Amino acid sequence: MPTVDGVDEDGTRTDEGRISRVDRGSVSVLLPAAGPGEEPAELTIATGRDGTLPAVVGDPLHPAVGDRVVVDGDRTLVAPRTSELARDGSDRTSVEQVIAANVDVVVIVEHLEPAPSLGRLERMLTIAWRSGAIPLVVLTKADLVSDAAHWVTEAGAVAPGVGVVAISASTGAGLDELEVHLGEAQTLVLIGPSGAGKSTLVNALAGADVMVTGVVRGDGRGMHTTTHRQLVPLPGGRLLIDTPGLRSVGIVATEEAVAATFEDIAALVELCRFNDCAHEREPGCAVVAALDAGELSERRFESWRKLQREARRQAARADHRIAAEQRRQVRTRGRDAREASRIKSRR
Ligand SMILES: Nc1nc2c(ncn2[C@@H]2O[C@H](COP(=O)(O)OP(=O)(O)OP(=O)(O)O)[C@@H](O)[C@H]2O)c(=O)[nH]1
Ligand SMILES: [Mg+2]
Ligand SMILES: [Zn+2]
Repeated sequence: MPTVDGVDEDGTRTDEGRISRVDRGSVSVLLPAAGPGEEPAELTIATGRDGTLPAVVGDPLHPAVGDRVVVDGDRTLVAPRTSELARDGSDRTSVEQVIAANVDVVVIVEHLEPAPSLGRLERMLTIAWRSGAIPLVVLTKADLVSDAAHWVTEAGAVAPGVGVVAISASTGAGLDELEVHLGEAQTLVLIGPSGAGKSTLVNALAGADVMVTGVVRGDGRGMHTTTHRQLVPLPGGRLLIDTPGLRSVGIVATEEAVAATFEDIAALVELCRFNDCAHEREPGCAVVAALDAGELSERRFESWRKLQREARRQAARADHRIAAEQRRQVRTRGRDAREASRIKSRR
């Protein structure tokens, strides 16, 4: 079996790459440059009829941008993921949709003009915390506003423990600070609403026009909105995944991810007198006390409640799917057993 470090057990060389784009029927794989001064190579590999690729371990899976693959002769195997940024599939029956795999930092991009949406930030933070990667908030178009510092504070308050940077791709302001926040991170994904300036930021970081960016039309919508997820190599070896704007963030959440996003409220809950406090009218409720004292905004409280409900609903839905699968297996096993005894009795 090929190993992910690029050498087969029998000593033959295999190539390790990253999936840079997923299309119907095929994926593109970016292979690192063979040596200094050489260009990275890009391969196109066909997926199975069901859109899957075989995995190094376990069942075949639906490849996502950022997946690590081992190209071994005519076989391409997907390596286990270290992180997975996912959102809820658009239709109710579909399972979660993986936006990007194996990322170190989820860059949450939100425009300063028009004014940022704190609620959207909270939703994006929740899917980021759930991914296993570290979130970072980038507020764009700082050149268009005079109150960028105010919004950095506001965003910081809804993103406890998360870095917040205001930038302008037009003037280059904030890009050095962004670099500091990125630290050692090797793979980044940009998420955020359409027109926030994700592709413009990719180009600024790449130092070249690698992505086509939006020309804002009269109706305020971009003409060149990004339509597919794309992994782009940056000078210096980092990899950046650009994504189409999220119209709504159907969250894939766990209660842990919601608690990480609302760390301030989670800390208050610990102080409530009763373990099963509903934070309504119970005596000794620290959450209500913070609301009354104006230390916690009604908006954030409602947002927390809503995301918690969504996370619970989702957990129940997942349980439902597991239960349905178990029932199906029991039925199949019962049928197999009946079939086996019929065969036996016929003998
Ligand atoms: N003034 C100013 N305009 C910016 C900045 N960043 C992006 N823009 C403009 O905002 C518009 C949208 O930028 P894009 O980079 O295409 O936005 P996007 O987030 O990639 O949008 P989607 O691909 O639709 O998700 C373009 O017209 C950019 O020129 C900035 O820092 N300052
Ligand atoms: Mg774009
Ligand atoms: Zn309480």
